[in-house]
Amino acid sequence: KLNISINGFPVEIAKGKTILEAADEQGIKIPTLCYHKDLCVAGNCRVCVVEVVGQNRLSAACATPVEEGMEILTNSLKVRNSRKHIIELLLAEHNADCTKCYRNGNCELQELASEYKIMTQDFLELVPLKNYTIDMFSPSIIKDDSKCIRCQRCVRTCAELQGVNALTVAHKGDKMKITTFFEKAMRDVVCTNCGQCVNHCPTGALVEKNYIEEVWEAIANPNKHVVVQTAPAVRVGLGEELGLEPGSRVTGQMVAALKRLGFDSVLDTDFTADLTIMEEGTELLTRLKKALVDKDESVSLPMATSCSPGWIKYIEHMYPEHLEHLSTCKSPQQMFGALVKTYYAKARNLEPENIVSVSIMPCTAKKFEAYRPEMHDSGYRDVDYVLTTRELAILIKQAGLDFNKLKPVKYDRLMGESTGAAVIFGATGGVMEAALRTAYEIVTGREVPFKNLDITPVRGMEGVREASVKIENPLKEWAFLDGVELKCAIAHGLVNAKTVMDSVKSGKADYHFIEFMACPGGCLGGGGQPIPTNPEIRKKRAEAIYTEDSELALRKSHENPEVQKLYRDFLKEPLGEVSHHLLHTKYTK
Ligand code: HC1
Repeated sequence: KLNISINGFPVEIAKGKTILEAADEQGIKIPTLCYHKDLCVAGNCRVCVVEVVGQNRLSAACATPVEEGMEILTNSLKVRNSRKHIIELLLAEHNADCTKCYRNGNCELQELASEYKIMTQDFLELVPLKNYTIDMFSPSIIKDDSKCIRCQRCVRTCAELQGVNALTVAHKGDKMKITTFFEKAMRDVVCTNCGQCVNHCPTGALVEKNYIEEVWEAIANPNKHVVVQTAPAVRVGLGEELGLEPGSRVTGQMVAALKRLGFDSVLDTDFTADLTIMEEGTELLTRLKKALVDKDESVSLPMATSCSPGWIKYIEHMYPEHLEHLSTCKSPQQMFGALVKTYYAKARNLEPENIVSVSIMPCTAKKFEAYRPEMHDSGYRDVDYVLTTRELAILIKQAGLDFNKLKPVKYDRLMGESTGAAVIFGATGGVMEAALRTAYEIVTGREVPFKNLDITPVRGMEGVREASVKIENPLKEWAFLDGVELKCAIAHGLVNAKTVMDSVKSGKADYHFIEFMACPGGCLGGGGQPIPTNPEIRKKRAEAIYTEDSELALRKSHENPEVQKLYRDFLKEPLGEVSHHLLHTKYTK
């Protein structure tokens, strides 16, 4: 322990902490902008400056380790004036048209300007003098340079968390800007649309492309039947946008809110998550049979999950020669979209062209996914509009709903039933766990050998995790799997996907099945989730997901009665002809 004083009060602090962490422990907030708990320290915005008695310069609290005997002043006149000047300088270079900004009300710069009561303009207004661009070409993300404060959180996010490096710093001094390769549009570079930059941006420089008005218009149109699906992770994130604590589970209230907003049918992406397990599990077993029994060398193993559209874009860009490892399954969002305008339309006696299919996702890449040319197998665009968790909160606020007063309601029928296996899709390792629960039982006729069906080795927040399950005494049809150790890997955050893909590429990976999720923590940490998202918040959302699973009566995808009905009435069998047409696709180079 080190003995120091903060603002004149003696305190003991563990060695290795920064001044920022030490102050935080003591309940003293030091403002930050370039700092984010997910990222390495940059120390470039200087908003967190503090005074260390005896030194004739100010220090950045985020980048200065505490030393024995330090006397730290976080709120001296010198500190306050300096911070105020920094904020004023940032504002002079910032398009401060806050009332017209998408981040109005949740902007870190705006909050600081308010806290420090910046009411005068002492510095020259620089914004109108510069020629700023707004890149609106991507279906997922808008980049508005006039709002950028050059903190570089987005650049570090794209490099450190995602290993993508789509964003970079160009030029120096007052010409310095955050840009892309040759200043191309985000749409035309290696951007995966994951939206982690959006989630980590302190201002409105990077925001999701929102489709709020389009959805209101559809709801208001009496000739349209508007169906909404909600992704697994939205139910453990939405509450935060509406004032609840991280980790609040709001499934039933969310359904109630969606009904009050005027959607004609409120259904669940979890239904098609269960369906994905049926299709993907069957695909994995088919590939194993071809490889082990038929000795077919053209079969690609390991098989990789294909539900995260950021991951799909990443492998398309970075490992195009390995696309055959991807499962042919579309994501649950897209399976849902294809079924809404076919199976659901028929069952409800609706014309598919009169259906508007909306999805609520924790993800910005899902907007891009819905727009892909591969996603029109119903004969129409399968999913018309994708809103993030944040956009749904905006709809709820605009409608004036008091979320806390809503009584929980159940999803509508036909495509609204789901199991715990589907809920855990929202957490890293969840797709793997769901697949193992079903595949093991199909092969052996017995439940997976883990207490309470909790396959704990695949859970957690390690960037890359490995697990294996030994198959013993399988049913006759699967005798070739007797004694096989099914080897699995899980990677979340694209920087970790790179580690695993490099081992696949070098031939060192002897896995059978790999789950890849583009975002840290899986979808619960998606680019469309509430801001802030950080390690503690992701942990709370993950706990909420696993609690939701543990409390459900059905926890294995193959037990979902509506999925069983779908096969009986429409699809007939996994990987059958109809499934092949509607639920599967092939991504090409
Ligand atoms: Fe996900 Fe998925 S889990 S990709 O993270 O497979 O976005 O929540 O909806 O499609 O189900 C996201 C979440 C989501 C799909 C499912």
